[in-house]
Amino acid sequence: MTTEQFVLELEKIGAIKFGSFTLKSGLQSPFYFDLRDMISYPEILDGVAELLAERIKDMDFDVLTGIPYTALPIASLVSAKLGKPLIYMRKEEKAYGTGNNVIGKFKKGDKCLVIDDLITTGASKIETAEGYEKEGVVVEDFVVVIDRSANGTEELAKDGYKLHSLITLDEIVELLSSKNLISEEKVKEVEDFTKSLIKPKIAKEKYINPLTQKLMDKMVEKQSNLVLSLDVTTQTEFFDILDKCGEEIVMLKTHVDILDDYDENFVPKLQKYAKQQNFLIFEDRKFADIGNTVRHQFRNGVYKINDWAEYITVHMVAGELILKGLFEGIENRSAFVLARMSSKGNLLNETYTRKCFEAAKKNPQWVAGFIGHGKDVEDIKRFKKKFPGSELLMMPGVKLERGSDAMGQQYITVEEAVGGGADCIIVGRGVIKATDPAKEAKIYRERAWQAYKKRIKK
Ligand code: 5BU
Repeated sequence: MTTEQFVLELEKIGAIKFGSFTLKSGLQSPFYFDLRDMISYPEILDGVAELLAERIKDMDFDVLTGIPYTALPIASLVSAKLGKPLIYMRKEEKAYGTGNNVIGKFKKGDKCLVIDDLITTGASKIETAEGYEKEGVVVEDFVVVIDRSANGTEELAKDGYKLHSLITLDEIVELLSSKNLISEEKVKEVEDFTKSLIKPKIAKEKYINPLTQKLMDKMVEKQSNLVLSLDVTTQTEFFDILDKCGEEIVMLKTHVDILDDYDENFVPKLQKYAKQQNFLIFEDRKFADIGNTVRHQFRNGVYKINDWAEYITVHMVAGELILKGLFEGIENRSAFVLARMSSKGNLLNETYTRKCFEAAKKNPQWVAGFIGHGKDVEDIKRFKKKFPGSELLMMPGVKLERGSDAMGQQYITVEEAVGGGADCIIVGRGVIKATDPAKEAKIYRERAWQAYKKRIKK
């Protein structure tokens, strides 16, 4: 089967349609491609597999994959034709950090060629590549049956991937028009539509959140990127440890609601320490409800967190308007959005993380940074590369040695965290449970600051 014959077959079985279609994004498109039903036509499926095999046979790869569902049966045929092993990624992605997302045999460092049916913007391809990279599989090339994108090649190239396609939208339009299968007006409509999809390039965000700046300034002033998580349950213990460690830290993280003896003296005393020892205050409240509720949780109630914590943590699970609920009408308060968590089996997956970035991009005035974690330096680097602006990466789950606790917390080392991209490390038990918290805080501070200086020098 030639590419031309293949396209004509697709048109015959209704996999290529011209008309007016509403896309997932709400846009009206003058054409629609849907290759899912190709599996009901074995000759067509075999034909396209043959064309793809021919196209990729001289490329350099160890394994190949198809993105489920549509491209997986195609890829398995190609795999058989070329004698190259197949792997695939579960569609229902396992939660971050749990592993075993790839089915099939592969070695770390194997190069995987990724087959897909279509490319529209390239976003999901990049997500797929990142999924594989997290499992130690290297992705460099994508081969799609139809390139229907306006600038997919450029989009993938930005992240270092190469796009190959069997056939492009333009070629399909040209072929069908030469066979009088579509009208001249339609051809024009398609052209106009694809042109309208190319977004003007926006200059890189210059905006820097004032509280991002404030924290960065404080880090430099204090020569520390250590955030102490003072997770104790009595005020005596709290201020006792603070006496010993306050000078070492850039910021203090509280869970005010775990204090058994919280009273009206707590906040004024904390503020006095913050002033004397020159640190910022961050309440790790992890707001997650609807806008109206979090507004009250932040501003009212016993703790009146807004009165004393400049930084708070926020989950994006309820949607980005939570930020409006929290911060609208008040100044000098900002969130660290939980883009990834350190706990084993947590449910924040890549898509969720990306949504957190999108929310932050839209609300830069309210987001100072992200809370995140990673399994190693490379993983953290990949994660941080996607930050939309100049947000800081705050990282809990850090100790001097790797490890875990009995309730799901996972620790990487100070050097891994900071080397990968953490701007601040958040340390709780590593310091507060040490026999000598003062000495331990010094060690964490020195190691984290060394690693930070080393990273930014590069
Ligand atoms: P640890 O004692 O160093 O394990 O304490 C870590 C702190 O950071 C603790 O207060 C957690 O509530 C907090 N934390 C975390 O460990 N992991 C996360 O993903 C987030 C917060 Br978000």
